[in-house]
Amino acid sequence: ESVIVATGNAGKIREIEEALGGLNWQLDGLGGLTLPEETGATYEENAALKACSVALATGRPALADDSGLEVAALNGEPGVYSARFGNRPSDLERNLYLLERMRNQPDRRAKFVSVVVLAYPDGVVEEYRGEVAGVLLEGPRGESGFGYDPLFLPDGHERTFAEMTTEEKRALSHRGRALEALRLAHQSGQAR
Ligand code: ITT
Repeated sequence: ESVIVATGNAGKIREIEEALGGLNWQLDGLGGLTLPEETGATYEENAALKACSVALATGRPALADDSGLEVAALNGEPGVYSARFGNRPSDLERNLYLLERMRNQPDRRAKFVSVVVLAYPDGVVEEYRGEVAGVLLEGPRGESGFGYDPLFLPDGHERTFAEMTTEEKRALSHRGRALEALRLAHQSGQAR
């Protein structure tokens, strides 16, 4: 079974390849394909937009992740807009912006959400969701992972996602949970 991994985010690609390694699927990249604009209001809509457009364009099953960080004190921001928070162009600048928005804020609660969609060229769609709760630190810790990982301490743990190995992060994370559900649904057979 060959599946296109429909993301331009290198951190996601690494995590998806590790999580689905046991399935014996051949995971291919986007090649030159570009993803559609994320015009949806929800992770589900955006993940389906990405996966379906790639499945249609390639005639192959395609897997997309749409994810984000929801901060309680910011009323759930940045949420589906996490990749463009504050119009800042890089992970580093978005982290600095988030720290600034959270300055002197005692309520540090946040959660990550991931929705993974596997879409087939005939229009059939599977959807998996994962979440993880935690708190935001007042400064970055760790070099691994990507995005907001250096600021996020999952509940019940003492290291940020950026201080964990990809394996440790996968066992706890929003994306790890969504992908584990997909893996379990497919482990005994082919895609579908
Ligand atoms: P694709 O659409 O190409 O997959 P993207 O980075 O634009 O890549 P999203 O639209 O889903 O993906 O944006 C999600 C953003 O949320 C991502 O860029 C990070 O800033 C953040 N994020 C999601 N999962 C994360 C994780 O595991 N660790 C840290 N930050 C994460």
